Amino acid sequence: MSEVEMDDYDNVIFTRPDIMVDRPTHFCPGCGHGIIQRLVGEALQELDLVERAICIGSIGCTVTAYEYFKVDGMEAPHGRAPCVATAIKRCRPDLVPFAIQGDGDLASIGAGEIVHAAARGEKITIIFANNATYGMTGGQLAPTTLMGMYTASTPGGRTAEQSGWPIRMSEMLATLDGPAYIARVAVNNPANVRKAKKAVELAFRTQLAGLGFAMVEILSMCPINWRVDPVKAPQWMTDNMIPQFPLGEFKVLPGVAELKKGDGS
Ligand SMILES: Cc1ncc(C[n+]2csc(CCOP(=O)(O)OP(=O)(O)O)c2C)c(N)n1
Ligand code: SF4
Repeated sequence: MSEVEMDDYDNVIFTRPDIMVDRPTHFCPGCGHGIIQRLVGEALQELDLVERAICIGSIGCTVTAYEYFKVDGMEAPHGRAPCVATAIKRCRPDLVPFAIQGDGDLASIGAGEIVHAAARGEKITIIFANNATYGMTGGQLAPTTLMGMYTASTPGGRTAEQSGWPIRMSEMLATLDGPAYIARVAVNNPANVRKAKKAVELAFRTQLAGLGFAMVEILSMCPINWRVDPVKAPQWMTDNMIPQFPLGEFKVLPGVAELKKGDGS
């Protein structure tokens, strides 16, 4: 791979938002989490939420999210982020709590919490990073692990007999009356990253407009545990994850559809 020439900086397509701390991330090469955090940072910055946002830490590789954003934060491990976000929002409706939760955190240990927060229509914003595995702890089976997929706890590949089938959280939560906005996006190529950014912004704008629960599921690369070359991981996602987890919007209340008209999409 050639080194970046100075002239290439004329073509810079994004820079680190000021709201993000200037530090190297702890993520593995090719991980999607860094992209997701930047998109969240850009949304917070563009919506001028520096003083009002509260970052709720979860478990997994996003656990230290609060160390990357210059906003107040609180830790709520083991799937409890939606409950803590609920409490903050109900006590201080002027604040903007949000959480970035992995699939282990949100769809496994915190499955009950996310379902009930969504059913109650809590006015909070959840960013759900789905990489189909427990990344931080060494790549065990998650509720989102693909059929046949090798993991540390399914050495022969996932089977229905042993582990059941993958759960499509967005589709499931969209059947509830509480959510205002639910979408699934991906960070596997620049076009999808741009769509992901719009979805993340809309999720925050849904909260700002007081319309109800908003969740954006973001399909994210975990090359280290997929055992896929980081450069090939986006294509692996295209070929394997997106067929199981189709991209799109699953719940858009009319008020949110009105908001969308204002974002140029
Ligand atoms: C009750 C409990 N069991 C297990 C763990 C260990 N643990 C920490 S992070 C994690 C997996 C997180 O995976 P995921 O939410 O998918 O996030 P990722 O690391 O993939 O971003 C687990 C099992 C824990 N913290 N608490
Ligand atoms: S283990 Fe996976 S999710 Fe965690 S930082 Fe590495 S690539 Fe990202």
